[in-house]
Amino acid sequence: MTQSARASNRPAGRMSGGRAMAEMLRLAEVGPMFGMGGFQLLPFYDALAQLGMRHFLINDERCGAFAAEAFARVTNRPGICDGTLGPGATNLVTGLIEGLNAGTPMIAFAGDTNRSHSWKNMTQECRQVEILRPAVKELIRVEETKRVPELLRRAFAVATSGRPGPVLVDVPEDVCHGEHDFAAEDFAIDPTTLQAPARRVRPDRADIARAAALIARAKRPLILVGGGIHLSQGYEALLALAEAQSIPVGHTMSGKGGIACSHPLSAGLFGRYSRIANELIEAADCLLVVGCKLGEIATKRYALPSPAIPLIHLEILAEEIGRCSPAAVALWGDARAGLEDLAAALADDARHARVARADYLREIPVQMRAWRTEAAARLDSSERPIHMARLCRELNQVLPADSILVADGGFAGHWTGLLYDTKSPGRHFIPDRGLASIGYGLPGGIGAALAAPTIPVVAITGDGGFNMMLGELETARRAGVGLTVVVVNNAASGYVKALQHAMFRGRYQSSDLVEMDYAAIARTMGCGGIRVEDPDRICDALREGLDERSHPTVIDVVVTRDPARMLPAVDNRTVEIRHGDRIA
Ligand SMILES: Cc1ncc(C[n+]2csc(CCOP(=O)(O)OP(=O)(O)O)c2C)c(N)n1
Ligand SMILES: [Mg+2]
Repeated sequence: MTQSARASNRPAGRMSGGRAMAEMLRLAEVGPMFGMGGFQLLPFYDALAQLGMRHFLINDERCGAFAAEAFARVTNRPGICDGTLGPGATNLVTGLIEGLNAGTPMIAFAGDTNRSHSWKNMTQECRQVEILRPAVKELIRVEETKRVPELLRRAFAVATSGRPGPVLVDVPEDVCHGEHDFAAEDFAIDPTTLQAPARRVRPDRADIARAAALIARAKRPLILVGGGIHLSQGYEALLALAEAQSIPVGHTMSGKGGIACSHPLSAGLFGRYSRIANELIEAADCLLVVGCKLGEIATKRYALPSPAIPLIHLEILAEEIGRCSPAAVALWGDARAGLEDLAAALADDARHARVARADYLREIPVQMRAWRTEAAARLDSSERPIHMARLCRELNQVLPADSILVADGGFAGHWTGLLYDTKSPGRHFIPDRGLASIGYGLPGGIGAALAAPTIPVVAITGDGGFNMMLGELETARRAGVGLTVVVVNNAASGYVKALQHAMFRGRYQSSDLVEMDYAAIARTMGCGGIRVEDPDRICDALREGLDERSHPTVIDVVVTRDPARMLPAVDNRTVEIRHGDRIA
């Protein structure tokens, strides 16, 4: 390759498939990548080194996928990860499905066998293409070295268009190590495909008119937003419609931050756990559901919303509309575009709507204040071990408006989903609700921290989820991320224990963890570590963590061990459970 070709964005000449992969990723200006090498992809790794691109060795490919997924949520740019043949590839599955279900743009590379020897019991060989195919939006197998640029263009287009999602690029060893004479023209990429949403599609105009007519007639309309509001970056459009038309906004865990939780129009979380939003849904006479699948948690196992309430469903994936709740009006399109079009269609009516809904709107802060009064004993609790609600209150107090809270799949996500308040619209709360795996917190925190290096990032995780991922503390330290990890230490697989308490009369099986001092472990690993047993110490510990910018800090918070008081917003000593019920 000539010197001038190397310096330009359009390299040319003879190079390996791995080099061509790296050149395409450089053209795409991707962020840091996460993976663990193996023989098949080594030319790719070598090219990354030569090109000076950032790639982090992770200690488990699942964590690489989680970190890439969180990176993508913060930036809306495809998160990049890789794994080697066989176990490396299969370890990617959980993280890829998180991205698939959450609609997160990702590109993952998996090395595969040399095709001259495939299916002759090669070491680590398995049917990885078949295993990975249902875990991704599209699986692309590269059969020729010369097709690397073309198929990477395809990977970006798929990852960032429609409902975004993960793409798996399967690269046989001989394709990665093989060489081809590339022309400069081979290295091109459509810049619109580098960030989701690549293209915005607007709902049909007649459908917008029908939806606008329904909203205009409604006395108590309510907007319910899911994670699609972030993917579409529809924050301004959402607030503009809600304010102009005086419509409160509830959110799922993934939709938190569509508008700031502290905004007077915010009705908070709806679904399995709710402050006031579920009651508002029941009393609503029109629901506008935006970028939300209306799945099990959002609907309290399909108990919400009543089919009698007319529902407008604005969704990028046409076949998602009406899947769980029938839609009176289907708006197929991008969330931001649809909200803008609805606002335009209703603009002439705005003054009248604001007057007509003034009393309705005044109810929201009143109800929210009443909820806070009722919840005050928990939020302000000074009990030891520490009450989870008190921990959430301290997070609310200490985390600044621009910070990001990454929440793990156990209690951490549900408690903060209910009680944590974002202070500005945007991706300030990142829960892994795509697949709700425990263990996302720490690697997700690493990905988010690398995506937003100047912004305070806190990851909150259960002790069980943290145990799964302890090795990634080494990654975080090596990467020099100033991440704060809050470990909710209840010495239990708490969710399971709470359910066993409620449903099996306290017959516990495989739900206790041994008492650990995670702060001491973190210090041994060269990170900061603070153990907190006194609720009045949480605030200072969090500040100390946020101030440390060069390495991670683990704050080990000793929380309630009483399985009767582990579920958010529920005291399950008072819960009556009938056969088949799912209380949480
Ligand atoms: C990979 C995975 N395995 C199992 C579960 C089921 N599960 C949900 S919450 C939970 C308890 C996790 O314990 P911990 O991380 O300590 O959180 P806690 O509920 O105690 O706060 C389990 C096992 C899951 N979500 N993900
Ligand atoms: Mg636990």
